[in-house]
Amino acid sequence: MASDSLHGMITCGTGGLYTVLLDGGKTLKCKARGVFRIKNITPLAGDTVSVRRGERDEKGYFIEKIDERKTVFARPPMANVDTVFVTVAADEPAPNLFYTDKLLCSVSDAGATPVVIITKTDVSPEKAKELKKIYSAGYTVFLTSSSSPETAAPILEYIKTNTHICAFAGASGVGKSTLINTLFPSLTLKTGEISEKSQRGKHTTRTVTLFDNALGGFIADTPGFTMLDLDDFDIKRSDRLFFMFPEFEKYFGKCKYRGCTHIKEEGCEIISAVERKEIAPSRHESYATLFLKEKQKH
Ligand SMILES: Nc1nc2c(ncn2[C@@H]2O[C@H](COP(=O)(O)OP(=O)(O)OP(=O)(O)O)[C@@H](O)[C@H]2O)c(=O)[nH]1
Ligand SMILES: [Mg+2]
Ligand SMILES: [Zn+2]
Repeated sequence: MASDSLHGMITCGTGGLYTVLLDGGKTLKCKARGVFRIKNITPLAGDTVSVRRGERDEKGYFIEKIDERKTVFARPPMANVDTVFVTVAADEPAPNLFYTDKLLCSVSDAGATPVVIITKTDVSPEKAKELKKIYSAGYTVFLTSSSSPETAAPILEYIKTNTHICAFAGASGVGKSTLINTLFPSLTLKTGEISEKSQRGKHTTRTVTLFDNALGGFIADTPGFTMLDLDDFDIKRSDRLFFMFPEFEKYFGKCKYRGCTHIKEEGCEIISAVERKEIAPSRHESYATLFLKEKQKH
């Protein structure tokens, strides 16, 4: 007689062995059924799955079904991450706005919500303020500094009320690990460092591990997320790119010419909005750079 099917979430997967946290709280090590390989589907950390004990001479448990994914990131490979905190330092390292904008675009491209965190406000309150101005037009923005731990409280509250699986992305040295340790003291040393060290220099697929954040959700430890695979980022259509800049949306359809690409056309409402200081010039520049890069490819 076939055993009952169990349900849970993959918290980690390496070498074809997956750790599944069952809905009841227990964890199981599972293999994936061969059918996934045939269909070229790889179970991912964050996937919710049905699991069943092997039959007859099969040892252990097997993942039999993967539920429909809400979001998918290719690299680092993970599913159902709903929120990515795109972290940028006010200074040290100096913010790279193009890189930040591209990261924000790729998060929305994956179907997740990008949220901006500006760290190291103590290093340069002025630059922090400038960044806040640029990004609050289109995103939820938090400011924080490790020298004032209370600045992490609103982020914690946001995580508690708005996220199930969240991840942190941003350039190296902006303070992601520092912030994660402040937010989730119980995770100290578990995130970032360990996996980063063990994977340094290797070109293997990066392993994503989900940790219980003690707030009813999970945080994805994504060693590779400092860099997201930006080259993979492929904007198939220019109007999709437009909607990856949320503060552009209210000007949609208002340009003089239909089919306006918002690069340098006469009567372009986006360009006017930049001139009126409603959209930051850096955001429009990032849009134009990404747009032209995509155009070159096709
Ligand atoms: N002054 C100041 N320094 C900070 C702040 N947050 C982090 N730092 C320092 O910045 C350095 C880098 O911080 P990390 O938390 O390791 O940065 P990270 O983003 O995890 O870096 P990677 O792991 O390389 O991606 C450390 O020396 C921290 O002590 C802050 O708010 N203010
Ligand atoms: Mg780190
Ligand atoms: Zn336009």
